Amino acid sequence: MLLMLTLAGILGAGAMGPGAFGALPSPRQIAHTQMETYAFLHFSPNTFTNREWGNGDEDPNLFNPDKFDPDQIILALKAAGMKGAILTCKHHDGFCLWPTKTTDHSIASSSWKGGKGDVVKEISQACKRHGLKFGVYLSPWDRNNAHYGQAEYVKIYRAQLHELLTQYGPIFEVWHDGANGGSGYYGGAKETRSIDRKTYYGWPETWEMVRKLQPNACIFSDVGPDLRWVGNESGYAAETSWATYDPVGEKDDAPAPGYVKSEQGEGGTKHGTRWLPAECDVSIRPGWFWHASEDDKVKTPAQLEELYYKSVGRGGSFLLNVPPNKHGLVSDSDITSLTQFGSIIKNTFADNLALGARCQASNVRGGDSAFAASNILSKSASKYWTTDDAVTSGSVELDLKKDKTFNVIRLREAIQLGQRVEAVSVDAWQNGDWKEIATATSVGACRLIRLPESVTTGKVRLRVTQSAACPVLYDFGLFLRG
Ligand code: FUL
Repeated sequence: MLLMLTLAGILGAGAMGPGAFGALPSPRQIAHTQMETYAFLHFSPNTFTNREWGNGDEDPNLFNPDKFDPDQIILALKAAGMKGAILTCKHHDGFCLWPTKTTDHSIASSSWKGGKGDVVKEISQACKRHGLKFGVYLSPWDRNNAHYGQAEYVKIYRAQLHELLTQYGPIFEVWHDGANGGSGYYGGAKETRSIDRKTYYGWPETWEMVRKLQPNACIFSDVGPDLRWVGNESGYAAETSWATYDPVGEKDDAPAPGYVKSEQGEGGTKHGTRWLPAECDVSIRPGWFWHASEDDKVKTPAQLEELYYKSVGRGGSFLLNVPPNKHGLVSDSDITSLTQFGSIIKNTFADNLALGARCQASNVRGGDSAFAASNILSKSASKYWTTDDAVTSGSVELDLKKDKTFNVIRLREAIQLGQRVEAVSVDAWQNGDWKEIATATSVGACRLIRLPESVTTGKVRLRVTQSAACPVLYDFGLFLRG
């Protein structure tokens, strides 16, 4: 290292960039993190039976949305700033929203569109038309299938996933929930079936197939391999939340989807061995499926905003469920909330008040302008401020040139080099002295800090007070939420 630095000095080249620290994200995980928010669409016979979990014996004709409009659904999500949609192609009741070859319990057996309908196709195409990515939810638990619990069913499950991954274009996420076994119709057996959550589904083989067919898709489950369940269905990560995570099984043994100490997902594992960022799922209504009785219980724009700060603002992603109603449309009350939420977020982050500031750092790596303090106002994670290896705390001062008023602070680490920063403070210059206005712990892909009240100042300072390795930051944004 020393030799290389010396050589670099002689040759006139700059200092070398810092080495990576700990577990690192894959390119597919980095691309996914940049999406920030996307939607779940829970839609199935439950929409028509007013249930949350169908038993598996529902008549396919129940599925009959009379005004189904995929563009209306996807545009409602787009108005909220969402970058993708994950459709429940099959929920626990086993009803497939596409004409699968694997079972008769599908849309092809309904009279909707004369048995020629394909909701997966229509939603995936609407996503494409409106610039959203498309993802699939395929429930492993199937309360309709006669073979559930036997090896045969696992083959059927994989065949269903194979159809979804090969017939509907690029898939950004494959979602496996952790609900596993219990009572059901099971082809008329009407009994309770339990499976060994650790072995039955043979997940490694299924995930290998996903990798082969859709190498860019992130796989979600309680244990990854790309995204972790945050451990609650309320849409928030812990105040200190690490993108790294070493999931543990319920009995402190090996974990599996549906078999994990899920409460640990909220905060992840500090400097854990796997990069597994939190996906924070929650419904815009109390239930996952649409119920007329919940039309007046839709989360308000302010509640959605709060969840955005507690998910995206804690380094995770925000997966918001928006259930279409029995007409096959997003209801008016949901559209109002989504649209207002979308404009609040858009307006808040439209104008970064830190841009154009004069920047000065306590240390710049090798004194090299490639790692200059001003890189903390960069738009790209490949251009960042960093320090010498031995320096694991330090500060960057921004001279804003004139007084600016803000109440939101945004920090971002260049996560391709790992999650390093453990604690920061932010100070504002006030009445001839520095005054601490905020502190935070984990930063990672994105840390948003909402101040209790607006601050007006001409100078701000970020202090990295604790870091596992030299800090590597590319964003110190200041915003005014009006
Ligand atoms: C859970 C399911 O049991 C719920 O019905 C819903 O789909 C939720 C997102 O995942 O595991």
